[in-house]
Amino acid sequence: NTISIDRERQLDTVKRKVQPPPMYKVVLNNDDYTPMDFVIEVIMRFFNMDAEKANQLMLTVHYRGKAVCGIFTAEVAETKVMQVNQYARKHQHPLMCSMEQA
Ligand code: TYC
Repeated sequence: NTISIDRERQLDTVKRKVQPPPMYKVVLNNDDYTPMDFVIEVIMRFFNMDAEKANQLMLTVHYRGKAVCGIFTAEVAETKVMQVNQYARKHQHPLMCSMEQA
């Protein structure tokens, strides 16, 4: 309600600033076995990229070892990592997704 929102605003004013939440990079790691087409599909499915962006990112991982797929709050980053790793395991690929503080 309005009173509790006003109270929150008073507390924020006393603290002088509202801290932004910590952000996390969600990273895809290269491996020797996961098919390129599967990685592209994963990037499109979980990071909402079109085929061209997904292909570029997959190649960056392939040639450089890893790449950042996106930067998210902790809860969103954890969910992405879990969803990608579960999906890869379900399809019996060793693809690894992980997170790092941004
Ligand atoms: N290196 C894999 C291959 O040659 C392709 C690959 C790309 C695997 C990106 C994982 O995150 C990855 N089939």
